[in-house]
Amino acid sequence: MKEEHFQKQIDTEQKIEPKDWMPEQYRKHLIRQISQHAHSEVIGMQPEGNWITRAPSLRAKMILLAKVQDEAGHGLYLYSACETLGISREKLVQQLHDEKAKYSSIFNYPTLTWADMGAIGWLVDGAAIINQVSLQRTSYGPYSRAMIKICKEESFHQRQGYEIMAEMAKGTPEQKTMAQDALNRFWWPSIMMFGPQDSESPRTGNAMKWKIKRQTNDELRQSFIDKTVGQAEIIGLKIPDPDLKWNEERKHYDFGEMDWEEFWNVVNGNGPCNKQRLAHHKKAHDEGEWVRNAAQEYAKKQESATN
Ligand code: BYC
Repeated sequence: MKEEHFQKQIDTEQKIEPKDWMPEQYRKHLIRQISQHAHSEVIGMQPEGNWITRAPSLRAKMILLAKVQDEAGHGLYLYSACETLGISREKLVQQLHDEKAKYSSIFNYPTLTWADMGAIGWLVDGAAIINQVSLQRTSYGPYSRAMIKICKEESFHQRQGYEIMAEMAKGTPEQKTMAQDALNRFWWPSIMMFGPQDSESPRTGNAMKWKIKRQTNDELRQSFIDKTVGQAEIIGLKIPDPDLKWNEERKHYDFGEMDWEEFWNVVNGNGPCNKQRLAHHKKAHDEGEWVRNAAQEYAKKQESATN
């Protein structure tokens, strides 16, 4: 009866809220996805944080600082949404440190030049938006509401990245080469953000049934590629895929095969920066312990003062 009522709520587009009954598998699936999403936002601060002190102007530095700070905020909304499912923030962070919880493969690639800040904003945030706009309609209320706020900020991030790329592409030949090189390195990892092909994605079946995901990995990837090709053309850069071609029958771009061995290598912890990213997170977490303790003491004092 409970299960039937739950599925009816889903089928009739009613949001599931924290106090509603839900199957244990639905709760677990959400904790996995939302926590991995939160970890991605926070780990994602590292590749860009790397360039804050080397931004080429005060304007660029201010924008990048604000963007990286926004990512911390996104992590916060998502950890909070995840906590409504009955798991603590400490446990979630522990799962990340124990490598039981994943984060997006894209953040395991190094950021070698300033143009990489452009490529990340344009492509990585661009891919994230496609995924997150779809997740605004996810069935779990707190996750869906977090997505609405996050998407507003991500659009600004995507624009700032595209602006960097556009400026560099019309700059000196060296700057244009740098922009093209960043696109060459970030293109394939960006389209890998959408996950394995649908036929290889074990989680998609339940995710679609429960409307946690509203579109499949392949649908979202196709939508991202279709939107991005024209943007590259406008700024005179070339997407590094010789098989990329408009298909008039499908009304979509056809594209080349991804290197799935590279994808699974990075997902399973063996990408160029996996070890470094995790070690940095652990160090920052340890060094921040006194801040968390102080904040908790302060909160306790405030609470006893108001009681
Ligand atoms: N990287 O059955 P599948 C951002 C894992 S950050 C790593 O298709 P699912 C930003 C997958 O977790 C944006 N792992 O799974 C921040 C699963 O393993 P587990 C991050 C991946 O969940 C700073 C296994 O492979 N966005 O915006 O149906 C600066 C099988 O996959 C990846 C989100 O997290 C990957 N790329 O679909 C700039 C969005 N792909 O968990 C930007 C929310 C797959 O069974 N998440 N795996 O051990 C999702 O939409 C879905 O979880 C995914 C995967 C599409 C990522």
